[in-house]
Amino acid sequence: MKYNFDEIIDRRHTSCMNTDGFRQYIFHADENMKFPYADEEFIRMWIADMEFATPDCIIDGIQKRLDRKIFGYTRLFGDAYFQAFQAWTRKLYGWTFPQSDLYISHGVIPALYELTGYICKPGDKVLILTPSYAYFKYAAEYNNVEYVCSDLLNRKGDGYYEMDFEDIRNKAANPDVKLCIFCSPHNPSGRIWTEEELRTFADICMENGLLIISDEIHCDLIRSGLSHIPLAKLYPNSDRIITCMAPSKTFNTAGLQFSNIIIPNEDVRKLWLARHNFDLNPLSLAGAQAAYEGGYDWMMELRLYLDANFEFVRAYLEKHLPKAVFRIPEATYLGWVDIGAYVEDGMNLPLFFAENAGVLLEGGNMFVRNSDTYIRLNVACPRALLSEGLSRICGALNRRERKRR
Ligand code: LCS
Repeated sequence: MKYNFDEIIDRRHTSCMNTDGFRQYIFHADENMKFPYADEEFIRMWIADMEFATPDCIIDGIQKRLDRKIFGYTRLFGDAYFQAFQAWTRKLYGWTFPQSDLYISHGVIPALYELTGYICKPGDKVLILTPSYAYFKYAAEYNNVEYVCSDLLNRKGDGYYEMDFEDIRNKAANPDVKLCIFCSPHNPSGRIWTEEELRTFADICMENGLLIISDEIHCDLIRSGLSHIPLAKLYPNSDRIITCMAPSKTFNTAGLQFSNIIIPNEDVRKLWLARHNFDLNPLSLAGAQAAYEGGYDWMMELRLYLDANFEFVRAYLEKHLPKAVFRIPEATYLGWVDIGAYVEDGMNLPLFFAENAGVLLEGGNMFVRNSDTYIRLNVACPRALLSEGLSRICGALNRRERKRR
């Protein structure tokens, strides 16, 4: 391998959420919350960023911008960034869109908050598919609109999630439901929706007049050999789909706060143009452009490392936690594991693993609903850390199992 994904990098004391922000985010607590493990002893498999160094092409791109010495007000001018991102979507997805549809946001979350407010009026409702990344729900709550959940189906109990189209049809038929915030590929199940699934889902939304925000932030990091289809690519003549993509998950630059929002809808765009804050961080812009121009080889190698990490997880769980249900996700670096054979419904799983295993992970009701007894493992870390994390997780559950007997 050309790139070193085995390097262990110290992130503490950089105001990094992953190392320094877990008490607040996972446990809604402050520094007074104590654990049997010191902070530096935890294996961290929670928030969706990676333990890998950002590729040199991005660091060099930012360095070049640093060399220009002035960091004054910045917005997107010219077409260099558009050309770089467009070349990326063309190469990876065979998908292009007009330059006038592309806007930059300081993250997908801020865009979800903003767009939900532009699309929904008081009394309207937002449809989400559960389990869900919790910020879809928060985007509705932030705008004082209700959210309606459609549970994904895990028909065979084998971790392969599918949409419940009958339920989606019923919920979309409610005239108050104006928007669906859709996750594709899906966090946390890791599904890449097939073309048929995408069409069935979007047809239902369109027949019922819903707008769709298709959050495709995870689309670049998929298992080797699989492919992602941007939802909007299937509906080139529709303006009902807003697409979110970003370099942040792909290249581990979440802190640079830079994401692409593609808005073909005239009404929504009018509100965006009137109210959005267009200022950008110049270093983030330089980094994002460098990523799309020079990051392809690094990403392809990262995919191989993640493929191997997931195979490691599969084999490890099969051997040491045989009653857990896990299938290698089609996309994302997040494994979704049902440990229902070892724990009770409603148990605070992040707390259990922090206290009994020294592992930080997300799980249970952190994913809105339809997620009791599930833990989500972020495997975007050097294999040595992954191995230690799995060993601790399995150890804690097996000790618990022995006590229960
Ligand atoms: N959308 C999805 C589906 C995500 O999974 C995340 C990050 C974001 C948006 C955040 O976008 P940003 O504002 O950074 O551009 N997911 C995380 C997660 O599952 N845990 O920690 C972050």
